[in-house]
Amino acid sequence: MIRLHHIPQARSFRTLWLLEEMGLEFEVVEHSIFDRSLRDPDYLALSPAGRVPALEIDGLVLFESGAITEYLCETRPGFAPAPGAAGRADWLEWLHFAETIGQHCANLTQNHIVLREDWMRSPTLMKLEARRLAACLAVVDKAVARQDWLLPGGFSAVDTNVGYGIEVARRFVELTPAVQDYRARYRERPAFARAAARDGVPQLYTRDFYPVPDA
Ligand SMILES: N[C@@H](CCC(=O)N[C@@H](CS)C(=O)NCC(=O)O)C(=O)O
Repeated sequence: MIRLHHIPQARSFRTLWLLEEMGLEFEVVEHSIFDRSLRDPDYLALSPAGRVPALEIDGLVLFESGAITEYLCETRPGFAPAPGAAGRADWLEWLHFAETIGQHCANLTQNHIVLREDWMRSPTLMKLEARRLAACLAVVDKAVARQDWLLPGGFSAVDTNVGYGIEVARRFVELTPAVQDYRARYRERPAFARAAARDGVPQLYTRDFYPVPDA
């Protein structure tokens, strides 16, 4: 049995979507980001930093979304160029770049949403992080303006990792037309729809857009 530990709208959506793309059977265990259950010793035994995703699979527990993507693609081929094959280096670069996008999204999420009082937030940091996120999206824009998916060979697992980043980034920065079209393409995929249906009740983002406040 494959078991995914997940929080709605969190990075574990990358894994949820990829498992659906792969057509695998799996169970989703939903957690809350706000009730401290991720700090429970039973959960820390699975994911020592108390984060999602954690994936129980093949007698292992993996707890870093990029590593999970790579492991799934190594053990269930079809969603990545094989090591040594053409496009592998680009695939790896996108896989890790997804987490560069993810870090800016996480910083913006902390500032806009997790820190509830205005005095805790830094408008300067929010402005800086939004600019840095937009610069990352410009890299995605350049790729998807000339081809449907991040790799010229077609859809692959990096589209799930970066695509999740777009889903969050759009709440903090305006998407360019090419990135909007890319978003529309991946959202039309049946596996995306199945993953979205299993995502759960939103816990993090309740607004479509979080503008940078006046400094
Ligand atoms: N680099 C890690 C980041 C995981 C991560 O920070 N996940 C967030 C949700 S997006 C989380 O679990 N936060 C809960 C917490 O920090 O308590 C990955 O990609 O798996």
